[in-house]
This record gives sequence, structure tokens and C-alpha cells, in this order.
Amino acid sequence: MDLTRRKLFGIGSGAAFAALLRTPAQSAERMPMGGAARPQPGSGRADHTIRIRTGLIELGPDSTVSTTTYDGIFPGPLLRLTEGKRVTVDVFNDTDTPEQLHWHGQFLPPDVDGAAEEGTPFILPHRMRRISFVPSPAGFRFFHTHIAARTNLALGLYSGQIGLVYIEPKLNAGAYDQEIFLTLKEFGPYLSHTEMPHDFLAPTNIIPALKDESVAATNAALKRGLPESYELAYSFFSVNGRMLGEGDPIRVRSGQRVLFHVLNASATEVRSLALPHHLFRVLALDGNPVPRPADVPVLWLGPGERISAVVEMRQPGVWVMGDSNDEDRMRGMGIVVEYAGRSGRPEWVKPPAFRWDYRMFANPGAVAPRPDEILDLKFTATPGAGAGFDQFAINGVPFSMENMQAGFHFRSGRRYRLRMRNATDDVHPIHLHRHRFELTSIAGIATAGVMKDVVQIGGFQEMTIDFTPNPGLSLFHCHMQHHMDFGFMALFSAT
Ligand SMILES: [Cu+2]
Repeated sequence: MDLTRRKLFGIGSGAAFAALLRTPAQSAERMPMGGAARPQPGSGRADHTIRIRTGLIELGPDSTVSTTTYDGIFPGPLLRLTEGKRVTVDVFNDTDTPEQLHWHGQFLPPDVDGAAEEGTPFILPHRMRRISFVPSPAGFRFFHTHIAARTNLALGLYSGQIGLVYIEPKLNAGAYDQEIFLTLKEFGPYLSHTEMPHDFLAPTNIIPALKDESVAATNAALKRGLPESYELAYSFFSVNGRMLGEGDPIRVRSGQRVLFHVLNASATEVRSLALPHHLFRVLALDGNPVPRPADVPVLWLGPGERISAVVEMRQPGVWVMGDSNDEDRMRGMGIVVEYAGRSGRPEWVKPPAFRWDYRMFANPGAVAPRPDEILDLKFTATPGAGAGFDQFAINGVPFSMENMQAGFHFRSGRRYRLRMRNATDDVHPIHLHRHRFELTSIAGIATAGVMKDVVQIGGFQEMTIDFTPNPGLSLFHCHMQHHMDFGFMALFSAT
């Protein structure tokens, strides 16, 4: 470890931790061959090549799954890009079905972003599509397929099409001890009727009228004879494509500061992560530095969410870093953290009771700018009405994949507040393409300064998020595959 690092780690203030985020490890970005000029779109060699192909993922002994991946591996490649520095990517589709590759969390034009609804061309079977874009904003992003799966559990986010992107800031002034990317992912999906109850968000106050509406919708569905809704269950649980105990442990030394970039790559499941006797200092949410880094014993992530957090390694031992759900962790959702010189059976300790509250990472007292306009968006569900799944609607309208019409129109440059009201009992991870948004109230309580591209809204709760539209079409949807496939989507247009 060099002196610069030691000095940086010695400071220990929130500001210094935040600086860590802006000063990641050396870029592993591949340079153009022989220092030649960067190839232009349509000519020469691409900076990166991604192959969509099927492959076998060995999660553990007797636990190999066949799925569609990027480059035959899971997770797919980690692309280290530089903010503002144009890249060319050749995406080959070696499968027999059309694909979309979505650059989650970046501000890209609609024809590159990777959603058919926005007008991105499909990557046709056994063809290649070359794209070129300027990476932005800096931070932890990822890429994934954006195909509707509906009842085909081999498609979309049920597959292994997940790759990571780290966009280095233009200024790259330092490093830290270790930087570790963790991708949380289940495999082997099947239909079930058991829903995992989740009660982990704060604040907890709900809006009774939204609950009444949900109860009425459920009763009406029962009266119509609609079936009990399908939920998803999984056979395999993994971190970085290995079941707990089956991959290499994370090897650390006492005194190290380890920066974790955690992605919940699940199609449908909320995940948690804890490391016994250690705290996570959360530096960034969805790759965006938070106004106030805060220490938490447990990370909670909805599908599509990312957390960057640093852990000071001061509790020598061999630990299980895993999901707080005992069953899922014992079936693989965890990874071993091993201190140098320590051996033995990895130990798990149940984390303290803890509620996830995005406001922890905001500056208390910060006030968001007033929006130019407020738009109400109400989320409702009809149980069993979507091929046996819940059928969702936004303001009464289930998104039509056939028409793909923009349902909401905005003027670019204006600040809009989306007042989201959830008249369902589910937590929904709400995602807006091509933008990031500011959390401006949670369960009716004002907040400001936390920037995200996916946010979980609790059952029967209200939440507001503010954004300034970029021109063009942008998809807005729940990031749970079975929700977005059955209506929980809208197309925003901005001029
Ligand atoms: Cu949802």
C-alpha cells in the first residue's frame, strides 16, 4: 500500500469517504490497439465486444444452470468506462431470439439506451449491432437485457444477462485497498403462490385510502373468479455466480478499507446483505454519491438497485456476508469474508433489527427546489388478471406492448415532481430510464438530495421524485420482471 492511500484512509471523515468514490482504482479500460486513434462508429475495431450467448453457469457442485449470458460467464464482463470519453461496443447476438441490451443508469439517446419501447432497434438473432455512446454519469452502472418475459421464465431478467459498468470520473486521483463488485442473483425460477413478506422500509406510515382501494380490487378479482396470482420462486441463490461457500472467499487484512459495489440483479426479489460485526458506510446509491454517508448494519436493495459502501475490516475472523433471510442465505445467497491468518468455519450472526430508510443518506434540513409541475401517478393491481399474474396499471392504464404509446408528455428542462401513490401491498422498485431523479418525499415526509435511478416504494405508500426530462422517449417502470411484463410500465416523451 502506498503512502497516498494510507493518508487518505487515515482521515476517516465523511468527506474523505466521499472522496474515495471519486478516486477509484486504476482504470482497467482496454486501450485501442497500439495506441491508434479511437475507432469511429462503423469502422475499425470496437473498444468492447459483448456476445449474448447461452452458457452453463456452475453455481456449485451439482448446481449447474443453463442460461443466456454475456460472454458465457456470470456475471458478465465489467466494463470500466470513462465519463465523457466515447466508446464503441459491438454487441453480437448468438441466440435465436431478438435481444435488447439496456445501459441501466446512463444518460444515453433512446436509440442506444436499449429498450424497444423507446425505439432502440433489436439486436437480431445471429447478427451484430455496433453502438457508440459517451458514458455518463460517473459511478456504478450496469447493463442487462430488456426483453419482456411474461410466462417464459428463460427470458428477460430471469436469464443471466447481467454485466457491470463502472464509469470512472474524468479526474482519477487515487485508490483504496480493495474494490469488490458483488452481484446478487437467483437462478432456476419457477412459479409459486408464496409471496415473501417484506417489512423493512421506513418510514412505515401508510395511506389507509390506498389500502382500501387494494382490498377492494382484490375482492373484485375474487368475485370475478380470477386465480390466485403467481409469484416467483427460485432453486438457486448466488453471489457473483457462486453459491455461498462454493467460490473463492473475499480475502481481507485487518485494517483494510474495502469498497463494495453491490448490485441486486434479481428479476423479482428484494435482497439484503449483512456482514456480522461490521458496518457498511454507504457512499453512493445507484452509483450517485449520497449527500451524507451513513453507517448501516444491513443493506437492502430492490431489483436494479446498487449500493457502494466501504467496510473497515476490524473484526478478524471468517465470516458469512449474506442475506438476512436465513433460508435464502443457507441456499446460497452469501459469500465468505476471510481475514488473513484466520481459518475455520465461516460464522454468521443475525444482524440487529434495522429498517432501510433512504433519508439516512440525505442532509437533514435540505430542501428540494420547487418543481415547475406535479404529476400524479397511481399504481394499481388486479390480482390474477395478467395470465395468472397480477395485472398492473398506472393511472388505470396497463402499458400496451403492442401500441407502445407515450402516455405522459413533458417539456425538457423543466423540473417535474412525480407523486407516486402505491395502491398495492407490494414494494415496487421504480426505475426511470435515461435519467436520475431526486427523492423529495418518502411516505409523506420531505427529503432532498438523494439521487437515484431505481427507488423502492412501500405498499400503500406515497413517494415523490423530481426529475428534469431529457429530450426523447424514456421508459418508466417497475423493475420486477413480472410486474413490468404485466402492465407496470409507461412511456414518457419529452420535447
Ligand atoms: Cu413492481
